[in-house]
Amino acid sequence: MSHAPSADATFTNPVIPGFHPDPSVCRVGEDYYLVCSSFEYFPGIPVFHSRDLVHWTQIGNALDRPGQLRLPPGTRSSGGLYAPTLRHHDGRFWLIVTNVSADGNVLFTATDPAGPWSDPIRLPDVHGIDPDLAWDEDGTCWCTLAGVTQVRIDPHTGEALGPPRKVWSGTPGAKAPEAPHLYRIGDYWYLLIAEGGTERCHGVSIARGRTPNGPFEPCPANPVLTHRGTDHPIQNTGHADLVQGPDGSWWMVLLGVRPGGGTPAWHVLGRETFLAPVTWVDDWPVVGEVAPVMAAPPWPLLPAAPEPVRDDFDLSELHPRWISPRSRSAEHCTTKERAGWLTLRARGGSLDEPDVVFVGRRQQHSACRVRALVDPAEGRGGLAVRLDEEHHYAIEAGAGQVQVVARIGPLRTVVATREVASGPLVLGVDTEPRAVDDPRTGPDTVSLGVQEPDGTFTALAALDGKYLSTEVAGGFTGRVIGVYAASGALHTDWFDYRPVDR
Ligand code: 6LW
Repeated sequence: MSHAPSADATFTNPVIPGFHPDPSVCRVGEDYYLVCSSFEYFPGIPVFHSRDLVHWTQIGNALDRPGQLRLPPGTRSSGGLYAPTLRHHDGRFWLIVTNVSADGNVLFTATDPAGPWSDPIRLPDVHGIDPDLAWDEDGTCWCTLAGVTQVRIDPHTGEALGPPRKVWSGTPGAKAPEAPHLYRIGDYWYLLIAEGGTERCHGVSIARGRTPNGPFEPCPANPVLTHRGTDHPIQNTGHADLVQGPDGSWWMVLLGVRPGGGTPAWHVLGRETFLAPVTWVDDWPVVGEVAPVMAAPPWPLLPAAPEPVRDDFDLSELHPRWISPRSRSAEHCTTKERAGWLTLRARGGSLDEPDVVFVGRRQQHSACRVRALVDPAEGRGGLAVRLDEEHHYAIEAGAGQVQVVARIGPLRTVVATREVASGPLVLGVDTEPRAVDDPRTGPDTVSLGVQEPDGTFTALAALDGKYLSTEVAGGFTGRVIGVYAASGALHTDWFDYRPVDR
């Protein structure tokens, strides 16, 4: 479907909302591709396409076969896949990423970023997270990692062709120099990094040198981007990548968070992908403001087709937005058993266990309305808002009852119970940001309930969303909302996710 260019004067940040951190972007002709970290979820590494840098459509997940992505049963939440780099070189796409739970650094190639991606090429002698790939004019491939260290590699075999060398330590005193990306721009090689940690002190710094392996001279204006110590609505800005717009102007994709509530403020959607303009002064980048509403770039914006509210599971393959912790096999998750329904078969574990059978999508809007028509006739299961095994709220159906269950840290409580008629029923979750009237006010309210036969929604519990925030749960991910089977089978006919305009 084609869409007329819009003459919008503004665009909205984040450009990819919800748990989409550590963006890495590359341009090939008129097309842009972007990937993000995915941690313990399978399939891994969401891949997005855009023509205007503003509107992005998910075209797949790079690691969508179990042979490409090993997430062993012991994989902890916020383990798995960290910080990919996506590049195009020599007619191919190259993706390098760290699997902190199994294989370390692994590399994949594809001719089409929508897939299929190759089997993994392991880099057993390349240690560290946040690997970057850059090719010198003579074809030498440099892999630069958090720290900041660098090693020459053969990207075809994964072999390290020399010892790792420290090339920069970032700003003296700043913690966690990481997320390096190395580029040849004009007369210099630029080494872009994040530093300060991925929390409120996060920032972006840069150094430059005449060769890809340094020596590197830090930018006198470092950090070139940070929101630390400000009351800006977008916080934790860092982990960036540079790209040129269709007109040759420069842009930065980066991660940031949108905390809400009182103090210390809690973010619930994970780290999201933002876009900011970059200009150059004295051969150093100057990053423009990263704001919720941004001046539109000078090229036509091409809005993507609106996302459908409903997924009715009528196709044999799930849309790439659907993700599951650790694994998803046809034995436990299929649309082929009952036509037009998604069937989940429990492996034995509840939402509190790492082997839960859960299929969800990222919560991408602070206010949203989720409904799912489920049939619990063959077991127990329901609709859940998941941060990890120890932080989730659920409305669970089975044996003629629904229960709202809250798991916060080591505590698990049944908050509400209601008898229901047997047969399929609609479960619902509403999230609603809160007005702050107390320093302790949480970021939002998460209501869980059932839809009555007349279509009205009855919330059985309204819970403080702060307990499903990164500041409480810890880790690197964000909320994922989906259906799960706790025992036996749960069938889901459709799943609606609707952003609520506020
Ligand atoms: C990632 C590091 C970071 O490896 O957080 O924000 C880590 N930056 O670069 C996990 O996403």
